[in-house]
Amino acid sequence: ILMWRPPPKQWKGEGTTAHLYEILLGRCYTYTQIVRPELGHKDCQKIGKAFTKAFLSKDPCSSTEQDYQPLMELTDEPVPCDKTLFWSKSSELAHDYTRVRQDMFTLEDTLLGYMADGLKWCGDPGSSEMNYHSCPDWREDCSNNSFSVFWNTVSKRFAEDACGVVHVVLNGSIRNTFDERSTFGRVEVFNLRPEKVNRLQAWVMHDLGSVHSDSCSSSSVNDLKQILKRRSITFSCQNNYGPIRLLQCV
Ligand code: 2NF
Repeated sequence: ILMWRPPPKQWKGEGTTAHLYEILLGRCYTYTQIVRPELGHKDCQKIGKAFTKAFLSKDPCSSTEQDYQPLMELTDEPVPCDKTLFWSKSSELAHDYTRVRQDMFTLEDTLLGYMADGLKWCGDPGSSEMNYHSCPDWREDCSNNSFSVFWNTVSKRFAEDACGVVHVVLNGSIRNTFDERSTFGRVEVFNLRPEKVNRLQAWVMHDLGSVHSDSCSSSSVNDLKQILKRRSITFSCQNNYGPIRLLQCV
């Protein structure tokens, strides 16, 4: 007998990336075997299963950090002190920079960030399948969706693990150079550990040919400075940091 099932709910966001599981597995093997073989053995089969288990058969609007804990425990990968690079509204430039500076790491240069970057996923409580039709949009449907909660959780750990001088690439060509609602502004800044982070170094980059030249003294960057001051973390800021500026020219 075929049981009638309600159709999967129609959300406002894009559905799960086609072949999500295979992509996650492939990226896990690529990262552990080719990108960073020095990391030692990681069980990609187990990691892939823990990833999908975190959200399958669950309400995609009630995702929690706990859902992702088993996955987090399988993918522990601290970054060396002084080598963490955060970014906000500057994804491409930050990643161009770590491609040149192979000793520095954005979240997407660590295993979990590498596996998940650019993908979309969600499940459905009435089914053990992924929902390939639609997933909750974080602005229009719900903020605690499986996708956003994942990024909040991994971003939080990435910031908690950071030590020494930590860096951030910010976009000086938009009004909210520092955006308090972004992952960097909401999650990462508040999860830096003052007892092991000596300083946050911001690099505020302007688009080539843009007229603005001093965003370090803008009010949004000053907000960031004040938040860090309250958290006893030293802040320094440089406009158009040379080594990144060069990358904007190619
Ligand atoms: O997709 C990623 N690789 C990703 C997503 C979210 C956060 C990476 N992160 C980590 C990185 F490590 C960076 O240090 O956080 C930092 C960047 O996040 P941000 O929010 O500060 O920077 P944006 O340029 O504003 O956003 C990055 C992407 O995430 C989306 C946003 O639309 C953009 O595509 N995003 C931001 N917040 C949410 C949210 N709550 C979100 N998507 C879903 N839910």
